[in-house]
Amino acid sequence: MMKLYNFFNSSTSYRVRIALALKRVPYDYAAVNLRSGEQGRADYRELSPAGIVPALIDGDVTLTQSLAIIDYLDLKYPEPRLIPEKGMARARVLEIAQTIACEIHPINNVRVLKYLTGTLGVDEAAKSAWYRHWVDEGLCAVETLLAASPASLYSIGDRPTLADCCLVPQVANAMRMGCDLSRFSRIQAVYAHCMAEEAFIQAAPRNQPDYIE
Ligand SMILES: N[C@@H](CCC(=O)N[C@@H](CS)C(=O)NCC(=O)O)C(=O)O
Repeated sequence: MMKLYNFFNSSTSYRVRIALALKRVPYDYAAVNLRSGEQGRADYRELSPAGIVPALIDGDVTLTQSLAIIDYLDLKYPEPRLIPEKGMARARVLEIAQTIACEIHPINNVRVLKYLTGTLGVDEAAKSAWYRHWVDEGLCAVETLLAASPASLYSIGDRPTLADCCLVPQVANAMRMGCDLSRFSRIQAVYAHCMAEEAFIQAAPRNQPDYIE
């Protein structure tokens, strides 16, 4: 059985949990508590040199980076396909996924927010303003990209893809942090559609064994 090192509230972990649920692949859930700093422990860094979740163990394969993990799963369990094999659909899915994974997430990561408050002495209000600013900028770009594509149930097309695996956790985090999403009607529609589906519900933070209020 595969083992997924992850944390209920981590959006990158949530991406992989959605992919595993859509593909109906069973796995062992190994919780890494980001609040108590378990990601920095020496034994965990042997699995994940960067000290981040998620990390997937599949036999003698250890893999970090959520997008690389989902690509690995897509090749091993091709149904349902989450990264279209070719054409513009593939390019568009990667475009949305990378806008979230490369432009929004890294600057709002736990270690970045800790550096702001700890090392740079930024207060909680300024930290939240930073968070909301970058989410707003990033989701504004995503909304524009979605609006430029034909109307669809999911981010790109009428089947879930890697783009949705990235979008849903980012929106969930944004809602948790009190971001104003009212301008993002396409994003909200895709989020609502996904959250009516069993795989997305199963992967949600509140349904994980390490969930804490
Ligand atoms: N690019 C990585 C980012 C992984 C990542 O940064 N995960 C966060 C949780 S969402 C983490 O482990 N942060 C720990 C920290 O910043 O100390 C991926 O997509 O897997």
